[in-house]
Amino acid sequence: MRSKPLLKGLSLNHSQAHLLECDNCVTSREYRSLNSSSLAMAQEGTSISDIDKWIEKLYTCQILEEKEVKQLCDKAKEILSKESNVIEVNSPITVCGDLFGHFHDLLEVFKTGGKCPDTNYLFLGNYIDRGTHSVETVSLLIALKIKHPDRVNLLRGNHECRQISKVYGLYDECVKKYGNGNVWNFFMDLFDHFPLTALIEGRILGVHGGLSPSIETLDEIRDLNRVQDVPVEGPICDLLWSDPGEHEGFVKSARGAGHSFGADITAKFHLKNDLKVLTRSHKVDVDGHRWHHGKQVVSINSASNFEHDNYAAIMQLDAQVHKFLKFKLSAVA
Ligand SMILES: [Mn+2]
Repeated sequence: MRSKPLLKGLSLNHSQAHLLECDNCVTSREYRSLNSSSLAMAQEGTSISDIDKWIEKLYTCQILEEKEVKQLCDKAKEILSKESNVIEVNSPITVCGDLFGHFHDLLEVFKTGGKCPDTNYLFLGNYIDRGTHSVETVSLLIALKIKHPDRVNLLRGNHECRQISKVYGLYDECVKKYGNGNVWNFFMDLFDHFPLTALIEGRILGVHGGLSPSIETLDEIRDLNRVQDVPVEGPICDLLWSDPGEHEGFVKSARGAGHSFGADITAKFHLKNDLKVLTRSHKVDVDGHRWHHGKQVVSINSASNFEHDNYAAIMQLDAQVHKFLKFKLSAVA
């Protein structure tokens, strides 16, 4: 098991970390509106008395009723729409990659990484599609976000949009399990509010895909209007679709959306924004994680047996160390 300092040189104590967070509040329009009283009022707005019962049910891989999913999505929208495009999170935190509707891998994540809310989690998107339990997987994560908004952080992946999830699994699964597309629509409206990136202790940036030729600074990400379906090009598309490449500069991605970015681009972005590492998913590796660009970028996937009997991995980050934990379910769930 590898352990190596990721946040070396960063020695924030709790009060400094708090100050850092407050400084960033001032520079972020969205974050400024998130004060304790407005959040409390929002939570009072539509309190969900059944949330504990729903979470218990969802942990057993059962679906909620259609009207309950509507309530769940409305409530989550209240919370997520107040989050910045760059959510600020502290360590210790456990980072998870693509789940692709593998509900039993999500349970394995909690078994391996620690129960929610005992462990602080950052999920890098792609909760849905391909696997057979997209509804259960994303419903549980949304319910946990409502119950523990400060302990569960959910970013948007490239599958959390209409064009992709209509074709790659979620839409058909909703129709199969609910008899119509209503639940798919509730999820789509909610996904438009998911934040795009997360900044861990000011030094590690979490994103689903990667970098963009349209973005040089974190403030440029903060200024994006993210409440829309994932565009087919431009900065939001790139954040959700791009990949690290073995070339210099940016080239158009072979995926048909986003860009491939070279190690020189990563180094420049990290220097300009005082970052150490970009942590992303969007790529399956047989070991569950892979470093790129001389350990400036790390890809993590958390769905096992997805391609070539691959392992799933999660990354535990603490102030001075990172550790990868990997697992593989004995049979495809
Ligand atoms: Mn992806």
